[in-house]
Amino acid sequence: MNERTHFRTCPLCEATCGLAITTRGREITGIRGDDDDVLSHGYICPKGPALAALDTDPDRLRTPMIRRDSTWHEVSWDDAFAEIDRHIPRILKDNGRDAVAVYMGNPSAHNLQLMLYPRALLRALGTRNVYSASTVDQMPKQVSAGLMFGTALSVPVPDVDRTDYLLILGADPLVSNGSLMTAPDMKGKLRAIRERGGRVVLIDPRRSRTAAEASEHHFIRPGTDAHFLMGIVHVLFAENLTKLGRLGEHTAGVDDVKALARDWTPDVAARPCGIPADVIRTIARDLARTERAAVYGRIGTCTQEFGTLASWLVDVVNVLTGHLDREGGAMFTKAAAGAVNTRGVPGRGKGVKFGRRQSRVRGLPEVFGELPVGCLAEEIETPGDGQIRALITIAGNPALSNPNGGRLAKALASLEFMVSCDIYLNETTRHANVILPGLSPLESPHYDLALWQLAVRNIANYSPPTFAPPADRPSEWQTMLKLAAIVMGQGADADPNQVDDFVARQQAEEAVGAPASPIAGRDPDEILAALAPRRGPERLLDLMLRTGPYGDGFGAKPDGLTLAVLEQNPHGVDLGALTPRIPEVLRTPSGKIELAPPTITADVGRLRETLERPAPSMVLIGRRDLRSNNSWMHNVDNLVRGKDRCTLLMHPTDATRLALDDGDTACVRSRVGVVLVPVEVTDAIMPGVVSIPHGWGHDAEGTRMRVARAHAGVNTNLLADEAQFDPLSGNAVLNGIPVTVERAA
Ligand SMILES: Nc1nc2c(c(=O)[nH]1)N[C@H]1C(S)=C(S)[C@@H](COP(=O)(O)OP(=O)(O)OC[C@H]3O[C@@H](n4cnc5c(=O)[nH]c(N)nc54)[C@H](O)[C@@H]3O)O[C@H]1N2
Ligand SMILES: Nc1nc2c(c(=O)[nH]1)N[C@H]1C(S)=C(S)[C@@H](COP(=O)(O)OP(=O)(O)OC[C@H]3O[C@@H](n4cnc5c(=O)[nH]c(N)nc54)[C@H](O)[C@@H]3O)O[C@H]1N2
Ligand code: SF4
Ligand SMILES: [Mo]
Repeated sequence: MNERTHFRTCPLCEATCGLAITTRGREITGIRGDDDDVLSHGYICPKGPALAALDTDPDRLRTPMIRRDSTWHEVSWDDAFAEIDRHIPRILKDNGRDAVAVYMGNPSAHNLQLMLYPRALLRALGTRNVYSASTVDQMPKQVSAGLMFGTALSVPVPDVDRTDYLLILGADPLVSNGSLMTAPDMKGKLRAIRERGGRVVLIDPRRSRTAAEASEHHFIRPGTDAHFLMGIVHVLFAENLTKLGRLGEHTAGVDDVKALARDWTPDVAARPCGIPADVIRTIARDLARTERAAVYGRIGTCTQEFGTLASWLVDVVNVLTGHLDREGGAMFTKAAAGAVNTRGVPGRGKGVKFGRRQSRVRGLPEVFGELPVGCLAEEIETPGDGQIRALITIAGNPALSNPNGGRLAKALASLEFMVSCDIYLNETTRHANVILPGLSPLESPHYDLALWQLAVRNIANYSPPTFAPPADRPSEWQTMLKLAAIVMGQGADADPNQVDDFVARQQAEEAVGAPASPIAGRDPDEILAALAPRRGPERLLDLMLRTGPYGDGFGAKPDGLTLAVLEQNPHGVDLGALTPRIPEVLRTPSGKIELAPPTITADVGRLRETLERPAPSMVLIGRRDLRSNNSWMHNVDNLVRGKDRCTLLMHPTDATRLALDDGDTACVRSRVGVVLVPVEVTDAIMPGVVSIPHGWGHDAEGTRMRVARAHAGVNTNLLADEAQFDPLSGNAVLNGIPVTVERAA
């Protein structure tokens, strides 16, 4: 059999690297970087080639499963859907729509089908109980971006290829490969900044891998980035360093910000954050005086007590120093498909609104249509109207990824019915009654709808399935539509293709009905005919591309982008470097950048109250490892082999005080839980701070991940406290958790 080479985008992380996959029949003979990929130019990390092992992993589920008591039975797809049809409609009928909850996990943001089709299921369900990994992740940034610029994904990304000064807070892109910033090969990019005479400044309670590529690194006390950034804002005003330039006429609220920052002199800001006042001053001055500079914050600035304030202040500094929307600064991607900030009337919009409803038990506000995952357990446990009795998980492992994993696991076990759409029998899906397996990523088409809205270049790239999807198994878009049909009472025999035709028609009608759309006023039948014979995700993607900012507008711009064009360009299409987009990108009601949105500034008082608060004597933070991917690539031997990576990092002075040595077992305790974990003594972490990576703890009963079980580690989210959250976004606090540490008995 001949060897063939397929080019496709790696779906595992936000870097979206191009892979060159060689195959012989159904066998993978090699995976390397695609040198001609328009974005990654050959760069990959060790996880890309591990897709081969994921594809062949015998533990990866290929058949639906039904659990009877504690025994799993492989069943046909028909039987699996029939079982769901016996329970979900009944639960809805007896208890109302909110009785069925949905949890969407991280891989759904990397998966074309799961980006496009769960919407149909959610609409059919009409439940208020929608949860996702966003509230253990980037929700604070979406809230601040939404309020400042008008849409949730109008998140400025640092123009790393052209900047000369990059201030990074709470991100470790050399390990994570970047997040809310699609930029493969950050090591090369950071090095290039320094080689052209620029500076990279890193703010992190841990001297991370990224620190090795930075010009300088400063320890910060966890959770205090908002103080540090307020200090910078104060200096910018006090020393007349603000220069908005062309942004001036497009920005509202500058004086409000000035007034808010008045108290945060560098000396005042230095106390809580632990970064000396003169360093704060120098960074403010360097940022202001460097022509091309950008501030970038990620997980460490989001999953903390002041997540929204810190996320907001990152862009406040970008605006005040005149670096927003400028080459080498923090810029807006103009995505080829799917971006809300390329739809509607340019420069003005409805903006965003939160808190249209509250969670039932604790009264936490809804944000972008979802409730904080920290509420999930209590919404399952607490009786009354609207109690969650059934749960559908889609590509998520909340048992390991959400706060207070102990309580959540008990809650999951108490559900009346649970369906998991997943590829493993793991810590979460073991609680399900039915598991519906997705296909191998290599059997699915791919287009990174979400992540190319945040890329450091404008690109578009479609990957057809490397291997034909197996004929006897539905793709996940079909599974989603089947579930939608069951929820709508159409029964287990409903034809997902019919639902798909309905979905496509709806979207075509929406597109011709939108006044600012390039196909406004045209006949939806004509549009649907032009999309034929495509169906499923490819049909919807083609529609989005063709009505997008580079699209052919179904004939209006004959040279424009279509899915067919992408099919002819297997390494992707480069749509150019980022270009200034203000005011066109804005979708705020005022048509301006809202530098001081009242929702956000109302929270500054809470920050002020912590100015003199004594720091807890020990706090816990997380970290990532290059060969991990949250909780779910741990069943690949190549990635988990070697030294134990689930350890407690501890500074030597703390270790001495607590009489702990390298390799000893520590007992770490928080308000909600306790774990036993091996100690790794290192001066790469601040005194008073310890770190455990998340996504481990694979020793639960009843899972089927043999490799992961042999490298179990501990679940650090047994320690994360669901009572701690960022009030504006509902995001969980996963960094800066007060803990006590002692030698294990
Ligand atoms: N303490 C702490 N906790 C954290 C974090 C932290 O930094 N510290 N980080 C948080 C962040 S940023 C995130 S994004 C979350 C992630 O939280 P989750 O999304 O809940 O968890 P993952 O570990 O990504 O699990 C993904 C699940 O999807 C399944 N899966 C993989 N591919 C597919 C597919 O193609 N189809 C289907 N149906 N299923 C698939 C996997 O088997 C796995 O069960 O964790 C969060 N939790
Ligand atoms: N290899 C690998 N890559 C991944 C993932 C993975 O699990 N493994 N997960 C993917 C996902 S879902 C995401 S969201 C991204 C996340 O991407 P990143 O945000 O780059 O994630 P981390 O590597 O966790 O880096 C967060 C850093 O914040 C620091 N930190 C903790 N608390 C604070 C604080 O209060 N202030 C400051 N300034 N810093 C703090 C931590 O020490 C850590 O170095 O990574 C993605 N890429
Ligand atoms: S960096 Fe991310 S996208 Fe690139 S190969 Fe690794 S896992 Fe895949
Ligand atoms: Mo994430």
